[in-house]
Amino acid sequence: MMFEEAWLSYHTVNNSSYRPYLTRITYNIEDDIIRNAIEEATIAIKKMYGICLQSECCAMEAVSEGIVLFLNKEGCEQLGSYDISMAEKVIRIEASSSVGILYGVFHLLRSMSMEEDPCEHVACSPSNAYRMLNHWDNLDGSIERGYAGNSFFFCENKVLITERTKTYARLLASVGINGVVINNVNVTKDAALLITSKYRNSLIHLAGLLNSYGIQLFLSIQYSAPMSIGQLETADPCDERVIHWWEGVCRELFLTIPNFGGFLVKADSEGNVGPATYGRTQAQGANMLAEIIKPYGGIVIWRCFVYNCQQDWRDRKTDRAKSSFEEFAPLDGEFHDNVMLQIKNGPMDFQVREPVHPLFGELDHTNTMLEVQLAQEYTGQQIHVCYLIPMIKDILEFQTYGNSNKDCVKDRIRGIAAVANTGDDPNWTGHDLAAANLYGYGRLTFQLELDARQIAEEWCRMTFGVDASLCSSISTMLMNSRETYEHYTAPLGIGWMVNPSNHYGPNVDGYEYDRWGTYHRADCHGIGVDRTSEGTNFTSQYKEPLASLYDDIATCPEELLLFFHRLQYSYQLRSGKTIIQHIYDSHFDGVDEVQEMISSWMALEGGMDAIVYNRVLKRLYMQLESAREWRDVINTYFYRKSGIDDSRGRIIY
Ligand code: GCW
Repeated sequence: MMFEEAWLSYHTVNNSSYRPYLTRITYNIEDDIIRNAIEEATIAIKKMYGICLQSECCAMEAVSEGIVLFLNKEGCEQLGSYDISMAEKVIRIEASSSVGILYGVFHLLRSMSMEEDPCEHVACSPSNAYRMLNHWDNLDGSIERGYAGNSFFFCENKVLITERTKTYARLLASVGINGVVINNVNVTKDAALLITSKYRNSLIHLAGLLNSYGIQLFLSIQYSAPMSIGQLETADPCDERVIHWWEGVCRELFLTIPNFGGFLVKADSEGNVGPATYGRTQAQGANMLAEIIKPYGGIVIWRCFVYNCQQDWRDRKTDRAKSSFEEFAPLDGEFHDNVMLQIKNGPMDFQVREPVHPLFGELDHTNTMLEVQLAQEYTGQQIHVCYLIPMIKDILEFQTYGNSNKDCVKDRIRGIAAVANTGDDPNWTGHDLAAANLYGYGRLTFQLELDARQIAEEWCRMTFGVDASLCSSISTMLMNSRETYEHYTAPLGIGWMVNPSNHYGPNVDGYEYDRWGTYHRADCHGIGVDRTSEGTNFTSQYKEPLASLYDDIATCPEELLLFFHRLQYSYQLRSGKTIIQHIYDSHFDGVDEVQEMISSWMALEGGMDAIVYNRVLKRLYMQLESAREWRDVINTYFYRKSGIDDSRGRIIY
């Protein structure tokens, strides 16, 4: 076992409570998705119980035993709800869509694999309509911010469809993910041609495979495509020739690719052309496409990651954190109903700690989606352990105090997209423990009420088998991992301090005198960016009482203190420690915690496949080395800046 099937490896099950039901599978309607559901059940049950189940299509009235898949054509729920009920000799999975049946089967298999006792009745409905993955894969096979090898979608400008594509679709469906964007939001070179006939046959093929697991295919597009591939001299969304060009492209795409979902667009951002290039608003830009694809049922997912990446570090007035709100808040209500605004979780860029993006509380008349990043660009690049599900859960539960009575982020969005952490590494995610993020993301997005620790334990059991103490140790490692990472990296919400461009490892001033708008502004007195009403006034983008809460040092959550406030090193935190002492202590603690993590892992030797054990151990040592580097660079930097000694006299260089 090398984890090629990740959490779908399935282990021998000792508990026999499901055995009496494992006589046969019957179903009332057959289609691609149901066939896959049956195949899934057959393979898994063989692996877990050694039983070869026969399946047959028959009238439901005649069935008195076994697993029954009942597709109720009368129902209208199409997002994947299902119902599982147990009668004397029957486990019945009922849904009004084929994908609901597939999800119901995965639910049952999960329960078997976790050796749970059957429960009489379960009803489950997805919390979100759009549960997506965004791949930043390039056509040459590289992956932007990819930490698990190369792309399994593309190689040398070709689309790949292999056994791995099928396993990928199975993994996604097993946790309820129902949409994927396969190419990078930065659409360059041949990727611009994905919407042309050049790639049509491959995409028809790929979409067919994904659809048979209830997954819809989307593409990232280049907003300047009318120029780069259409030979027009403009991409202005109000130009008739541009509109006409997109009409032709979209007609072909939607009429040939089965169940094609639509587009993801990064416009006017980091060098990409967009409507602003032509003096048009983001709404004009998005609506032009939305209108064209509406008749086909398509959607436009429009990213809000728009900011000036040519900032002057000397300019203390401009604040990157404010830019996407300033761009999109005035346009609330102007977007067509098949446009979704995709908003990153925080106002900056996927740091280990950021406040929740203020747009979530602001847009009352616009469809929105949350964007999170499973690829650990700023959280250890899948060399460090960093379980992100508790953070994603906190974001979803965050009270925005928006205008409607639905206040939490989770109530205000239509869906979630995650930047994928996968690649062609044998275990999918480079670090074996990073697979918990992919698994957990899907599970949480489908069922927001799930608890992060429960998800971690479930993933462990599915992946490593039912050894309770092993699962408990690994879950504890996962649950503490984000705080540990935070302890030895940039303190109190300030962010960055990474090496420019690859974003791995410490470099306190790496971005300090650069154009990206990501500054900490440390000097000999203190550190932090004043984003209060006295400073850049970013705090005013939040609804009350949040605006005041963040504005006031006394009420600002301490873990975000340096995001919102500029403070002296001698400022005293609630713990009684000064900021400088907090920096020293947390950095020493962080490294100790990694050491403890290594001890916990070493206690698990022999309890799992040796290849996996060693692969993780190797990465833990890499994490330790990097954590030490972080500790020493950060502590030394602030010691030299402040001239203040560590109260405990530890070694600082
Ligand atoms: O975090 C930054 C990354 C870029 C990325 C960009 C984005 C795809 O460093 O690599 O580009 O965000 O989200 O568009």
